[in-house]
Amino acid sequence: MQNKMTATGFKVVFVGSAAAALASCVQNAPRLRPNIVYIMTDDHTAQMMSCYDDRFMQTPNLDRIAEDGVRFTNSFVANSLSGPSRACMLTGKHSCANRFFDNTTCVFDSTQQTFPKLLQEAGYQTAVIGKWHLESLPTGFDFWEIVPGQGDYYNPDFIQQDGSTVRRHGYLTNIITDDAIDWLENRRDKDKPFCLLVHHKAIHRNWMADTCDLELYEDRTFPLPENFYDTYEGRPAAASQEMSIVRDMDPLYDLKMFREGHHSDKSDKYELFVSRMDKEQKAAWDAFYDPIRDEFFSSKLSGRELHEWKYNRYMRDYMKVVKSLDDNVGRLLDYLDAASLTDNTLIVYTSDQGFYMGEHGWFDKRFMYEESMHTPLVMKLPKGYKAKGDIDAMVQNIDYAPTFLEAAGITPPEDIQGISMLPLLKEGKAFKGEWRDALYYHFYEYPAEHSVKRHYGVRTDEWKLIHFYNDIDHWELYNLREDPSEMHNLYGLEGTEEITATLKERLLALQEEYSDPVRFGPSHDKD
Ligand code: SGN
Ligand code: CA
Repeated sequence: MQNKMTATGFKVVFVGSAAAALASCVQNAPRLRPNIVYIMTDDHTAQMMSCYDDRFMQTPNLDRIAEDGVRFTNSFVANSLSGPSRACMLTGKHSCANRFFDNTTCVFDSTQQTFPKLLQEAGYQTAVIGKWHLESLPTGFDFWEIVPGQGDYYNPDFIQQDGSTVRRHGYLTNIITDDAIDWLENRRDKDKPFCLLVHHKAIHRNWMADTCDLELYEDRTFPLPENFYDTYEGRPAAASQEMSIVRDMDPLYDLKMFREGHHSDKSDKYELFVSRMDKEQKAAWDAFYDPIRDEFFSSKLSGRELHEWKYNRYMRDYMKVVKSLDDNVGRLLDYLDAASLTDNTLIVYTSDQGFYMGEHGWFDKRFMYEESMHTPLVMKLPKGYKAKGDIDAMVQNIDYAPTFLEAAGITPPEDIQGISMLPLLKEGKAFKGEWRDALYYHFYEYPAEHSVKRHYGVRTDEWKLIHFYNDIDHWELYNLREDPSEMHNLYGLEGTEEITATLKERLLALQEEYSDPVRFGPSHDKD
């Protein structure tokens, strides 16, 4: 690791002597290299993980990782969407450098450098199981099996290494966990350190719970979030999205209020999902949803009552899927304990991005606003690492690759843009080096589903500056301490000139640092 200075002189990375000391330490270290178990879910937001926020549900197994290890309080993604987020994580580079900009037009260049490839070259056994979502097939893994595209919750297909596709019986979160444990127990070379990526589809839309969890949380009701009826004043890009619970959430597809003869844009998709179920699964599904459907159709709710009903069904369905995920993470943690692997394994839990649980009236993600740019990140550390409790440094998913490499004793290649978190983990509170003071973000998938306009921006501890561009040219400025819900766009207001100028300079420096060709232009073609 090295100090990097941008053209404008801003200090981006400065870990100084701590890094040098650590590097020599790593070189002289005994060759007991830690294993890595990286668990990533899809769309799991920190509001729904009790060690971050216990207003809604308990996640005891995920919390266990944080309680025994560390909880990052300022963990963010670089582009809040599945494929791009995965590409950032694998390469340690922003979308502009790994060239996977969006889910809809990109194919991941699988010949490029990734951290699993570098680990594999250094003698690690590598595996990935679950959602991949990068269009090309995985490279750099001794073992892989992935679900096609978004995957199916029930009786899912898996693409296997020999190119064949097999259909498995059961609920996807359980199957991914079974296969992860099976690889650990029976398939890997036990003489080598390993890196296993467990990539769940849960908790992705349309939030289909396992049959054993359907009844959960039905006695709970939740008041609408304070800004549920946000009017998006001063925020035209926020106003033009299509991810509103009131307007865009489909009762039929999202909330399972399907009836023969009733159609919606997504009813075919819903029918396809349900048609995968076997008789028993379908019977349990209908036994649960039929009475809710009957009541829904007979009550003919409207206005605020309908909005509250939709929000509550959304919350409950989402929570059921999280519960199954939490149980399965518990199973994996128990296996690692029983196999005496915990002590020498770095266990990581995160999500490919955050999600809106009704804040601003929304579901989905994409925006640079906090709920979707933020992502949960907890880690249980190998023996000898000193960190414990909360780590408040601003980290981003491009930091995972260099962290894993450095943990394995490999110096991260120069072209990796993320910063290794290893000093934070190894030294804990004793870490006195400086850390980055700003994060860069860039979202590209527009025009596309949910209609979130292209934007990029910079986030510091206190401020966020966003520029929406392409078919709009609009800036937003937020003071995150005074307005954590980002309701008041301060851009252009008297008294903000200085901070705006500083942040614009910071933004330009980051775009230069990461070689992102955007220069505040009103339109930008990602190619
Ligand atoms: C699907 C969903 C969207 C979601 C994207 C991206 N629609 O297209 O709601 O935003 O995935 O999600 S659905 O009709 O298929 O449910 S991502 O997490 O994979 O990026
Ligand atoms: Ca996702």
